[in-house]
Amino acid sequence: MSFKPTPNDKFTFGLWTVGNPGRDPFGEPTRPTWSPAEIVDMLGEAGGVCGVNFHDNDLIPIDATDAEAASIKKDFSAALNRTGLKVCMATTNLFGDPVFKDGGFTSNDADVRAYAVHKTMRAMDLGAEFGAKIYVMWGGREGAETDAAKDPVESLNRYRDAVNFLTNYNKEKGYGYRFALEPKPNEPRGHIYLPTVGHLLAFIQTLEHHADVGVNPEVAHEHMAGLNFTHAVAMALWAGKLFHIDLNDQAYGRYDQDFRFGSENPKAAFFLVKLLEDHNYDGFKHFDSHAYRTSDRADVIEFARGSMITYLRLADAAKRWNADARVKQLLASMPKAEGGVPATYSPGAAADLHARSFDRAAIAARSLPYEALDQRTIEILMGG
Ligand SMILES: [Mn+2]
Repeated sequence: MSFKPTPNDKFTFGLWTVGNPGRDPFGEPTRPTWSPAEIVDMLGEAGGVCGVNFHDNDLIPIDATDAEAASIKKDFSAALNRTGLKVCMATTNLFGDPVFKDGGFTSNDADVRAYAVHKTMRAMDLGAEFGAKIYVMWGGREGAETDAAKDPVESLNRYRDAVNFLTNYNKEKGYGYRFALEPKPNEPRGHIYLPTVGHLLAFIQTLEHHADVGVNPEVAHEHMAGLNFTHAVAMALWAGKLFHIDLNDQAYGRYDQDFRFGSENPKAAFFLVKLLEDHNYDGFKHFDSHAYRTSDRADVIEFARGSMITYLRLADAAKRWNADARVKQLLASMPKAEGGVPATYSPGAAADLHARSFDRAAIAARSLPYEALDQRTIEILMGG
C-alpha cells in the first residue's frame, strides 16, 4: 500500500512552520529566511499538500510599504498558481511586536486593545483576499506573569468584546469565516487566559455569534497542560466545535516543542487519528510544527512529507484496527453496552430502575480484557 498524500486529504502547513528558521531562545537561526513564495514552492516539492496558512505578518511584514506588499502578494499568488496550493486559514500575529508585550485583546492599555482589533480586521481582509475560510485566534500574549497586573475577570470581558466585534465585522463584510480559537496554557506568557479546550468551549457559549466560533486544538498545547489530547478533541467534536486542528507532537512536561506529528508518542497519535477518522472529521488538518533546528532545506521537506505520511499510516492502522478479527472478538466478549440509563425520563422508568436489584458481585466479576486489547493495538501499530 502506498501512502501518498493528495489535496483531498486536506493537509495544510503554515508559512511559519516549514519556514521556521530554527531560532530558539538560546540560539540564532540555523536556516535562511525563505520568502512566502519560496515556502510555497517547498510545499509543492513535498507533494500532495492541500494548502498554506499564514499570520498577516508572515506574508506582509508589519512595516511593509504598499508597494512592497503588492509585490509580495504578486509573487505569493504566482507560487500558489504554479503549485496548485490554496490558502485555507488565516490568523493575526498579536504576539511578535513589542506593542503586544502585555497582550492584545486583553491589554490594560485601551489603545493596544483598539490596535489589536484594527490589526485583526485588516488581517481578515488579507485572508479573505486569498480565499481563507477559517480564521484562527491564538492569544499567545493574552495572559499575565503576575495577577497583580490585571483582573482576570475583566480580561475575559475584554476578550469577549474583541471577539464579538470581529465576528460582527465578518458578517458585515460577508467573509463567511468560521473562527477557531486556540488554547494554550503558557509560553510565551507565564499564564495564558483560556488555557485549554474546555475553558474555550465554556467561553464560546457566552459570545454574540457563538455558532460562528469553534476551537483549534493543538496536540502540544494540551500536552503542555498535562492533558489527554484525544479527550480534548473528543469534547470539541461532541460539542460540534472542532472547526480546525493543529497536529504536532510534544513530550509531556517540556517547553513548547512543536515536533513532527506522531514523532514523540505514536500511540497517542494513533488514538487521535482513529477518533478523527471514526467521527468523519472533514476539516483541515494543519501541521503546526517545525523541523528540528538541525535540519537543512531538504530535511525540512522530509519533515513535511513525514507529517502527512504518518497521518495516512495511522489512518490505515485505524482501519485495520476496526476490521481486525482479534479486536472484534475481544470487543464482543465485553459486557453489553446498550441500554443502561433510559434515554428519556418518566416516572415509570424511574420507578423500575429504583426498584431493580443488581448482583453487584457478578457484575464486578465480568471480564474486561483491556490488556489484550491494548496489546493487539500495539501489534497493529507495529504492522502485524
Ligand atoms: Mn497552533
